Amino acid sequence: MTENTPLISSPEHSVEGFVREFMRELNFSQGTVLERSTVNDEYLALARTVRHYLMAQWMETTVDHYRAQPKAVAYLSAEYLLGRQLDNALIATDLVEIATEALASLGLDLADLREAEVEPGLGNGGLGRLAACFIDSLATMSVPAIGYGIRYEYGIFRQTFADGRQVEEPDNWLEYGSPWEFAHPEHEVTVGFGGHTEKYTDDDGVERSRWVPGWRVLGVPHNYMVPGYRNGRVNTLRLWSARATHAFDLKIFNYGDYAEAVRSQTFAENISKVLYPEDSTPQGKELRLQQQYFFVACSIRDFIDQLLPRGFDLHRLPERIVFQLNDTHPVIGIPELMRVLVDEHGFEWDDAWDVTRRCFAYTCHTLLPEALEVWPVELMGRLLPRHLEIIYRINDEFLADVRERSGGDELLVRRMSIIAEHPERAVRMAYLATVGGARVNGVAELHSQLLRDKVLADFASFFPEKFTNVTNGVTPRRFVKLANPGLSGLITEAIGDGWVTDLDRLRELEPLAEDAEFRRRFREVKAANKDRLVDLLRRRDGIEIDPSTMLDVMVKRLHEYKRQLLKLLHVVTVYDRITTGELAVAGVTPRTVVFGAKAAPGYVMAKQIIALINHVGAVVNSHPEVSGVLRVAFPANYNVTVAETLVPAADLSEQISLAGKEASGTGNMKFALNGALTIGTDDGANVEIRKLVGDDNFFLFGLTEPEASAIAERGYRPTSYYEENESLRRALHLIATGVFSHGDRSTFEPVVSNLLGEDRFMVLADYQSYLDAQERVDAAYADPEAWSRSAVLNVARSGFFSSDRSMRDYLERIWHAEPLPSS
Ligand code: CBF
Repeated sequence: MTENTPLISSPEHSVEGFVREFMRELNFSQGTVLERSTVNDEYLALARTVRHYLMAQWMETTVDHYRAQPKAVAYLSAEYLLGRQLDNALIATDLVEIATEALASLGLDLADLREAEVEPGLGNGGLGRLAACFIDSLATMSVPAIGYGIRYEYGIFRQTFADGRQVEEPDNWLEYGSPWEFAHPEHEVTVGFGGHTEKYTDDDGVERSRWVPGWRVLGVPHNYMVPGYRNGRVNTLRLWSARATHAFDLKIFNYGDYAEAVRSQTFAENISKVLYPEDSTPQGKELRLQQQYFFVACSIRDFIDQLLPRGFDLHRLPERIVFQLNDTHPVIGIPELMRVLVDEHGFEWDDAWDVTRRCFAYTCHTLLPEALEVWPVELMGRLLPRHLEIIYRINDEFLADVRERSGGDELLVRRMSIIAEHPERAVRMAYLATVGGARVNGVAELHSQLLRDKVLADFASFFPEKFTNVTNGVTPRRFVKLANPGLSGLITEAIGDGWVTDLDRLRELEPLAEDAEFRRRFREVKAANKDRLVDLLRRRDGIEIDPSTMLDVMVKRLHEYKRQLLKLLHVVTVYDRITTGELAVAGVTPRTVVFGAKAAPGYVMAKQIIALINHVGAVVNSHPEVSGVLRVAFPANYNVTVAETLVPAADLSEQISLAGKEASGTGNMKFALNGALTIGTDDGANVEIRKLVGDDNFFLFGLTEPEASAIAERGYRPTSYYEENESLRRALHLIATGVFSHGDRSTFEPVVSNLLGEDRFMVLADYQSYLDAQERVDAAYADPEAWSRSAVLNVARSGFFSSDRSMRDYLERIWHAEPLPSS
């Protein structure tokens, strides 16, 4: 890049300008004419048109960053659950109206074209979506930042149901290509794997080690625009795709063994082939470690070789970069940077360690011990032998420190070792991240406190200064402005549009909660949002729902700790009470209970729970009396696009994990911001939501974390709750006796016996308290004025949950970087 790189300019911001660009794209890029074009042609032409409006800003941002060399944030994340790009780009460029009009003048409907976009599902759930929100906020706040990750050829599986059971299908999101990506094979990076290390003496007589990899893979970067919201900034998301160093072996090919000729290509390309469909339950698979090292090694190399000026003194690297580790997946970056500095740049070990420790920070996203990744030493040694040596040395030096400071407390030393000895020798990635990073943060107040007090307690005593909290947030651009145009319009009319980038301003809505006219219009918006949902579910899933009922929504990954079963027991109990005549239909508040959840394909219990939800739904929905007041809807393949219609329509948000198990949750924030009331436990960020919106506007129930821990310590006996609670006994009896499985008692026997035998997440202990809270919900919903007052207050008081605020906290507490606004 020269000092005077000429910059392009944006197309004209007008309907005529837009039509011109669109037609040019349709003709020149798609090679077609309006008379013959398909919806896909038109979508691609539209996406490319919008891209043009962002291009000049993207180039300018890139050049500005290169010239100013500011401290940048590199967000390292194995997952980005981006959602559709078109709408987001349209609102960022303020082109929604122009595009709508321009397309209409050509006889096209924006709504139809938007449907042609396949959402890139490059993540599993909260963690991946959080990464997408964060890069949106960083761009909007003009922070020099780059997101690094993997360009999976297949994202999270597409879920369908067969006889109520989950079936997984491959997500071929790239089938028709993506207009949003820019491949740069000329910037490919080589990454080594396997092989061995060897000792040698360098020119200064120093004993050194070097890695001789056994095989290599190429990483090809694919760039995506990350538009800031109307601030002239477009950051970059760089996703890596794996390619073989040689496409195929011509000699073998000529002998006719075609499969063997492309073997190495297939092997290498497997690395970025498919996203691991796991959430909170890691897979100790070799390919996953390959993925992790692959993208981290590519990214570190990329930053050093491409984004720093030639000859940059790497001793000053912490002035230019902070690598934020999104969970343990990228933690192998710590020994990788050590290797690069020591082996490739001739650093002394201590100098390299000093630089490395200042370049990384680690975010932990879990409280489940089984979700903290460990890699067997045998595997690490085979795949990354030099990294294992480096980890051993980091550990030796760290444990020497622990020994010295603890006066030789060998129990403590063993507890804190980065290398676990049982059940097999393995590298504890969370410990490596804590030792090798400058900061460690949890994702909600309670989570960070539990990390300090329990999960990483020894480390928190050893390095108290490292531990901090940053409560998660969600982007108001996608989850309010784009997803809820009705509410956005109402808010903007009341307080102006500054809230889109300054969400604390929602506070100004508070007095309007007392304004009957505002509440009426708020209810009108909610009703329109429900109609949109009715339409979506009808078209997409063939599901009919009644928009006049309370919309009670539980959407999130299927995991026992999240307790979809508790919600289902509530449904079964209402069914039981109506069918036994205990409850008169006339006295029931009509509800539609909507579930959305994918289960990890190997998680047997989660898949059973999905089947149970569908089977209960089938019985409830076909019961002549019950179905008039209670219906269950379970649209398959819940994703970001569905969330954008579902969240704004919800009345009640179910956030019912066992206290102390959900790190934060972010769905809880999206619902509150869109005016749903939460029924929830004191878990994760629910605690902060409740404090902000107020007890009167939140339905709290269940054990607290200390209570649940105390019960677990004493020895939890689920049967004691079962024995004492008749309606619980009856609900479980209905499931056990096959009422929801055509009389077959064996179908859901494992679910029932698991609840009665172990019930690790204390569903039975919280059952009664949950039922009581649901009765309070019914009573509150019966008063629409009071309900909408609470809903408006939820919106007004949830501004804290903007991911812009999260970014400010990261900048201040962890990154110490500054925005670089466009001039
Ligand atoms: O921090 C983002 C989210 O991450 C998870 O989804 C995760 O994958 N570990 C947690 O389960 C959520 O609580 C959290 O909000």
